[in-house]
Amino acid sequence: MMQSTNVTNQETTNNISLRSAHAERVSKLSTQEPAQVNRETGLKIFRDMTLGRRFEDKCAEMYYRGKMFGFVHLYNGQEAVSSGVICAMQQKHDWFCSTYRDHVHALSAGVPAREVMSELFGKESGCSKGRGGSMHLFSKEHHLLGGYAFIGEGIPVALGSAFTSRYKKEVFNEKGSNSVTAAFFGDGTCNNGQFYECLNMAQLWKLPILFVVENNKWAIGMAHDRATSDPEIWRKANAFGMKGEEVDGMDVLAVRGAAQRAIERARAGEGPTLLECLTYRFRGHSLADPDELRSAEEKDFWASRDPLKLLEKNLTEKDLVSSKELRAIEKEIDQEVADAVEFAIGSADPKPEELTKYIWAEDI
Ligand SMILES: Cc1ncc(C[n+]2csc(CCOP(=O)(O)OP(=O)(O)O)c2C)c(N)n1
Ligand SMILES: [Mg+2]
Repeated sequence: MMQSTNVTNQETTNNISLRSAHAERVSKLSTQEPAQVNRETGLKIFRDMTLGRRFEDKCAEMYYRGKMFGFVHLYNGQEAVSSGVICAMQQKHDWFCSTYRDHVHALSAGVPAREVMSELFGKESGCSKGRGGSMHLFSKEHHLLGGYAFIGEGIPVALGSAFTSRYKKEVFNEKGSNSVTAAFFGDGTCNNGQFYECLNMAQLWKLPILFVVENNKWAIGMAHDRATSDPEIWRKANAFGMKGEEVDGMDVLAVRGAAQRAIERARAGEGPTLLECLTYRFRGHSLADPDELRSAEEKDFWASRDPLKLLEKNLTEKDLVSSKELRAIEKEIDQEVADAVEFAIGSADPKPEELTKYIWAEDI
């Protein structure tokens, strides 16, 4: 018995060295307090993550069939971050800011799949009227402050949004102004100056903002550990006297638990949080990336931690839902995604003579 335990430990150590420090950090995250969810919330989160996964799979299919153009960055594998944070916030009350990997944040924020798909097809019925495409999703109605092609560009926008909430409350005396903003961005982006400038201002002014780092270990082909002085991004909060937390970004309930604590602090006027979610993208950087740099062992390790499977295990073991119910949800979602594609294909292109429409606010 003793011997077999030793063998297992040795195997684990060897596997970890194959997979790098990123995997090792996840294996050491033992003191997290995951969110407790009831059946209704569990189903809501499963539905949200499934929509994210199936929507992106369909995007890949459409892209490779030549129906979608330009750069398309998919989110497969990272769904627990979007659903964990956004489902813990209030739709159309709180605010969200994304990157070029933005489709799933838009869906979690409530932008209809039809509008997101249409935008990817460049159609007038898209959430950015077909003028933005994959990297520039936007929805005033759903408080989505945009996807941004340049890394880090969304962070100061999110900071401005958080400042607005506080200003309305304290200067205009709007008591209900307690909205919180979540800014999502990657590990590579944390080596960019805007990140540090915004952490400083957010903490100085105690702004209601969550800086959500989606640390997927890679910035295109640059491994995180090779690009930054301290790979533990959450610790950088310390330099500003800010609260920082690291969390297993493949476990949606762990992310939700950390997000809830951060949101509560932000609403109570206690300021920002830097939340580092350790995650992994299952596909290449974009659909144009042959994804040849990452090892098969590394990909296999993270595939075995698929966030959807982890959630299913969690919910079924607690007898909150049955696998049969979850399969039925997947079917419904497939229908929703198929409908979104049909809607997008059937929608009109923007008119060439209206190319510059929506540049000025009066057109919106
Ligand atoms: C200001 C700026 N510099 C460089 C780039 C080129 N670029 C595109 S994606 C990327 C990597 C970003 O990696 P990360 O922040 O980890 O996000 P991920 O793609 O992993 O989600 C870079 C450097 C850019 N888009 N914007
Ligand atoms: Mg990255």
